[in-house]
Amino acid sequence: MAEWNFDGLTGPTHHYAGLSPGNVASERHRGQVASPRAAALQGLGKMRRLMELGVPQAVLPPHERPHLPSLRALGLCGTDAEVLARAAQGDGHLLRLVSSASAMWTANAATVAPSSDTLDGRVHLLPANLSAMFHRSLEAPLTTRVLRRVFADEARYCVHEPLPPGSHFADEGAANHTRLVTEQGTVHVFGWGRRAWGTTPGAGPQRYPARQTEEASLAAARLLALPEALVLPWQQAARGIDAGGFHTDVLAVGHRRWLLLHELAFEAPDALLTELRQRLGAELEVVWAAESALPVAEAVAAYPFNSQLVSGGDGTRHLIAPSESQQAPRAAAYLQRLVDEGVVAAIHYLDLNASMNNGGGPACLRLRVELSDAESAALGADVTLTPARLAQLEAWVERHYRERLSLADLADPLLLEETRSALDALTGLLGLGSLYDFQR
Ligand code: SUG
Repeated sequence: MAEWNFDGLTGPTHHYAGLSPGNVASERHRGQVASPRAAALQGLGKMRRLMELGVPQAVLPPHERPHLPSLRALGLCGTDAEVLARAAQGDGHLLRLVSSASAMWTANAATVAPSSDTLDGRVHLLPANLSAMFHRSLEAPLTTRVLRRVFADEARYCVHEPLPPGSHFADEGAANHTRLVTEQGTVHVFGWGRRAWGTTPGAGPQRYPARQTEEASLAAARLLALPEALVLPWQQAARGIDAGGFHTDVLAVGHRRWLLLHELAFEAPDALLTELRQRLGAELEVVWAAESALPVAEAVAAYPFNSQLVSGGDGTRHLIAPSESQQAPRAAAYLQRLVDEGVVAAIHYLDLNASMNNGGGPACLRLRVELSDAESAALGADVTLTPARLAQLEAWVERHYRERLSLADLADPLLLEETRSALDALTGLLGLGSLYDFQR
């Protein structure tokens, strides 16, 4: 089995609109002028680095934005140009919501269970409904369509319908899911921030929204066909969410038998670790960050836990970390421990500031899918990356993406045209067929 990374390709309308309350970077960079081209190239640069390390890499396409069908569904009518102009009226917020390139953060695309763990021996994928944030909830239908093209072979894969929309079953996908494995056992930790009904223990976060419900996590575990014995739902720390840790992967990351964990990632972390050690044995290796050594504000600002902990082709482990975490002294000191303690051979600091400024680090940009050789050979479309395909994608970005994009530019009908022609070319390049609403 190999752990594949399916990275989201940043879309041509990448911008900073401050759409996510509780995501500190998103709020802080509201209104900043974006460079969609630089953002997309940064993401492709990360994919290149992973490939150089021998990590299997694939890509998922951006979504159609601005999404005119959503505007029409809200009663805005007329020609495309008229609909756009109407959405831009007033404070223009509606247009910003339907123009977000947020599908790039594929850690929120779905939750995945590998065939080695599921009751029917298939890989299960549950697209996330992302009900907590309107702009993200628009992603679920296309994500489902894309995943069904890529994971098309029903004998090997099962791509579910997203959970029903609405706040009760708000699901944020793999960003709240951590799979750990040792010789002794396998655990799927499902992080959640609030209860849909009944009382959330400790009352939950007070300042920022908890996005995922416990009920959604339990439904996800059932649909993914995981035996109950492998499932461990656990509450995210309310203090962590209130400090900007809106997803588990902002304050923790796990890979195989290694777990990087901040004190404020989960409630009752001591009890969590006791439970994990019982199920996984002494092989489990936890690199713990106490709040006193690495204050949560620094962890949220620099995102050391939102790194990718990966095993390279030669079996050595590597950490792909955002360069912000190299600049922050206590985050950098924490990460250095991984090298000193032999957890990783090297740390690769990458500049992903375009994504980081929206609260998305390296780990947000990828969906992990554990696949056997036979399963990866059965993938549909041409989304797996080779050096040649990566070069084609870079040339595609250079050709179609703007250098600069301000919020006012979102109302430009030319941007809509450019985006459609870019995406039309991309579906050809990635062998995805007619995918987008404008192509159907
Ligand atoms: O959902 N940001 C995304 C960032 C997602 C990060 N993902 C993980 N932690 N896995 C979000 O908050 C901001 C868009 C804006 O403000 O323009 C945004 O949607």
